[in-house]
Amino acid sequence: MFDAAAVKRDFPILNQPGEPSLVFLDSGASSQKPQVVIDALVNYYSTANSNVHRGVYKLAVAADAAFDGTREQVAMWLNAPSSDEVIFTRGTTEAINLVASSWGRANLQPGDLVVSTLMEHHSSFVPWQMVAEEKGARFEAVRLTASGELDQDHYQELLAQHPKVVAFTHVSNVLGTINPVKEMTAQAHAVGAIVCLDAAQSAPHMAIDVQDLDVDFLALSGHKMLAPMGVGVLYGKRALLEAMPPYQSGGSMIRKVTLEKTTFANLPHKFEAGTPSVGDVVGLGAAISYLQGLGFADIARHEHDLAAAAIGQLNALPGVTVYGPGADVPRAGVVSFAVDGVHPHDVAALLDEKGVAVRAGHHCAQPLMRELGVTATTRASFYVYNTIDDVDRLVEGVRHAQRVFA
Ligand code: C6P
Repeated sequence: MFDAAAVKRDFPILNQPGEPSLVFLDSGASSQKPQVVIDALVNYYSTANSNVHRGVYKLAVAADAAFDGTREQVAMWLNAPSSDEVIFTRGTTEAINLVASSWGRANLQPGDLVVSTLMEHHSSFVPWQMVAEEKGARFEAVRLTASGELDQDHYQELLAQHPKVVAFTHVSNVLGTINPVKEMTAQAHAVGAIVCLDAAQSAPHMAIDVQDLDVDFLALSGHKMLAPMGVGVLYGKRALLEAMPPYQSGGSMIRKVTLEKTTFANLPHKFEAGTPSVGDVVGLGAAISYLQGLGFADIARHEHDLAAAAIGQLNALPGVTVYGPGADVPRAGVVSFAVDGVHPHDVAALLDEKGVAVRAGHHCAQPLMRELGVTATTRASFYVYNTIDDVDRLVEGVRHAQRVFA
């Protein structure tokens, strides 16, 4: 049994005094932080703070060990063949921009095809759309089925046109759909395309094995997985990363600089220009350890159970529409819905009156909103600290919103 009530006790922000108690259902936007992560930050800044890869004094050596040690930890967590293939970024957005700018500019030609999907977050859509436009490449998006899954027939049609790159999300941040990454990647590779996976909504919630998935690039954000804001990861296959030009230039990423020419450092430093967010990287390490302690398989099961309960109870309310796949298939703990006659922002505001924090809006997925025929949805997203009581509070709050607007 996954003891979410015990997990919740590890998160100071969720245990503040006052009524109504906080039910946090917006972890899809950014998760809360457990005491161990807060302590890791305090400990780092209290004992080891220094810039990295520059100093020889004791603090600098301690900061180097903490920073590079976390890189090893991330590589092991993702099952990356080497920590050289782990690049620290500010988050998913920066990681995908790095790939689209560096790989995209170097490899796309006029007439090439870039394949995206209609369920992408703008972070995985716009960078590829922009580089395609810049290089004169075509940009197409896989359509969705009525149940909010990728239309695999349309995907096959697009693959038959031999794209150079397929860029898509592992888990939809609006629908909770889990895409069949391994199969889609093998099919993309069979036609010669590389795959750039957005793991912002999957890495926090399920086990990830980059060698098993065989994706070429994978991007994730620390702040969605209990770590501080300001740190993310790009995993990339060594051969691709080595062939790519730098994304940003400046300190730390050079081998030699002269008036005539600059040569660049080896991986991963070639892609880490400037001072990184060392304390946040250390916090990411603490977050990964905490999540591994809970167990990713149990986390995924727990969130599926919460989503199933929420979907069941919301569907039972007259006038409520739930988007995305049902709970009879593997799906993530993201539940978007509409309440007839109540604007999503009003639903969110009325839920907030009851202490329930959800997100309302287009969720940075406007092409998807258009597909759904709406401008916004209300979204509850579950994580390790949510309990079945939280689902009840959500549903009670939705009924309250319905009564207010009756
Ligand atoms: N989605 C949400 O509420 P950053 O901002 O770089 O950490 O993550 C961007 C991002 C990329 N891909 C997906 C699938 C995402 O869900 C997100 C962030 C948040 O859904 C904030 S808009």
